[in-house]
Amino acid sequence: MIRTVPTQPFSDQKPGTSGLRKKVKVFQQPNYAENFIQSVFDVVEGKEGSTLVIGGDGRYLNRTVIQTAIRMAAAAGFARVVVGQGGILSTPAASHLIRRRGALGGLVLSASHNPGGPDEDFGIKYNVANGGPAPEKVTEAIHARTLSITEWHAASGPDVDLDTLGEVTVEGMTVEIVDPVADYAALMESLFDFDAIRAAGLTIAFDAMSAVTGPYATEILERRLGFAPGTVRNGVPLEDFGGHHPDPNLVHARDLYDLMMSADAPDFGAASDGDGDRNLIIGRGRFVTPSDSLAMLAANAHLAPGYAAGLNGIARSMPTSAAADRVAAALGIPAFETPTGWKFFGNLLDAGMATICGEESAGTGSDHVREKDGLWAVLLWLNMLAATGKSVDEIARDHWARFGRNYYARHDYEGVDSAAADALMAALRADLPVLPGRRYGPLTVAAADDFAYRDPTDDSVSANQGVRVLFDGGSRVVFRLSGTGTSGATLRVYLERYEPADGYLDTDTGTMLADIVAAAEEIAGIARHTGRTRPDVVT
Ligand code: VG1
Ligand code: CO
Repeated sequence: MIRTVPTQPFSDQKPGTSGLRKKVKVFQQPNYAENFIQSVFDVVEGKEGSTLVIGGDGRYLNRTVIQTAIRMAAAAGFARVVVGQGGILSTPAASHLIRRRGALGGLVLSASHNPGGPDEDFGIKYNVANGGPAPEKVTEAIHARTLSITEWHAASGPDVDLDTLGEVTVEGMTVEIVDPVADYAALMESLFDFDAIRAAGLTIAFDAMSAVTGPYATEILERRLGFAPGTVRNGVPLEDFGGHHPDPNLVHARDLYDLMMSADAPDFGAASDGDGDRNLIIGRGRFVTPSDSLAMLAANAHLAPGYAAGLNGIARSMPTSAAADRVAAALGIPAFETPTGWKFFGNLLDAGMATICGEESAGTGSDHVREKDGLWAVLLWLNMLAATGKSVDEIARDHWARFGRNYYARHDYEGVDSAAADALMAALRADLPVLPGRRYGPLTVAAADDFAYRDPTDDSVSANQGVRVLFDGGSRVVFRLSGTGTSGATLRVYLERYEPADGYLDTDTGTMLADIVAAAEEIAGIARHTGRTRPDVVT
């Protein structure tokens, strides 16, 4: 039986950088998740006879919302839903499954790097048929629908057993519970030289941060590649990620960092985030910034079988350092600069214009799926180490010696009063016309703007994507507000300084960026607007 339940709109269901993210308590309000899911189904065309993929990162509320989504999909007319066993699907695995099954789309239940548990965060994201996050025109239509919704529909009946592989039927719709790892692991094996990685005799540590990559990493790294048992740390997904932020950066993956800087360090260390789409790369004694990792992966990708034919182009989000652009120039291929968020890469990947994409927030990926992919980056690094016989440190030094180095850091000011953050950005935007030519210590502003992107495949324009202040000589500071937080505002300040190949290539990042940090404060008045004199997180 299909139930129709009257409801009223919620005013706060606008998807952000990556789906709708709210506190669990917000999602637990009656009708809240149902309204959003119904709005997705109301907007998406072609449901009759189609397949929908459903899975999440295993955080608190995951199973509850999956049961809701299954019942509502049955009422919406889908012929089949494919659900990861236990409700688990990493974001890249969900993307692959959508593509492999020719699904109409998928619901990815995750708040990614945000913490989980009854008092923390949950999220719902809709991905389209190419496997990627819904583009802005779709998320805008979904948001519009959430403001006018009057009812939702769902099959009634008992919960589906999410833990038993196989098929059951709900109101005529087939529910297929699948192994969440198998297809994804096979895809990885098709892209990388597993024999060479096995033969290289490397030692590695992988921190799954008690999040979704645990089962994937255990299967791929320990079972298929034969790394020692225990290589995967924190490998069991927990509903609250053990109380930690599953954010693979130098603050939240501190244990891994300390290990990699110690005398006991293995050759290679890596971590992933809540939903498995981010990666942190640390060699023995050498942290690689995500922006550098993108550039180094792009420069060496041809060493892996899946990329032996070369790359069509490289795309990066605007705040990501320009290191990848230099690789693109050397390879004679185009470089693209998009707004923050993976949804902007989808069209470039679909059009075959870009092969590798990346963001400074520890996301890298390629045209093998339409999401960023944490384990993919780990495996490409391992393939590079195996093929070259070099260490991470050697690869990094060789890279800088050839291309120069983009020193880089991101300063996050979290939980800032929203009005204060908005005022800071408004003042910055108002100052844009007068900034060029101004001097801040040794730096002179060459140009300043509010980044706008025109998608070359469909000419759609996304404006107001962050304030850029470019200095003479290739240094830069970028200011933008986060679109993934769930309380107050987070100000992100991205700092970059280019040092040419004959310059200081192995100096302390903080020292190299000090002038730009001082200029950023002077330009934006961070302390004056927010009362903060130092960032909460430096990555
Ligand atoms: C952040 C990152 C962005 C990333 C997004 C989703 O967004 O900056 O690069 O795509 O998170 O990543 P924001 O708006 O907070 O800066 V994930 O791994 O949380 O899905
Ligand atoms: Co993520």
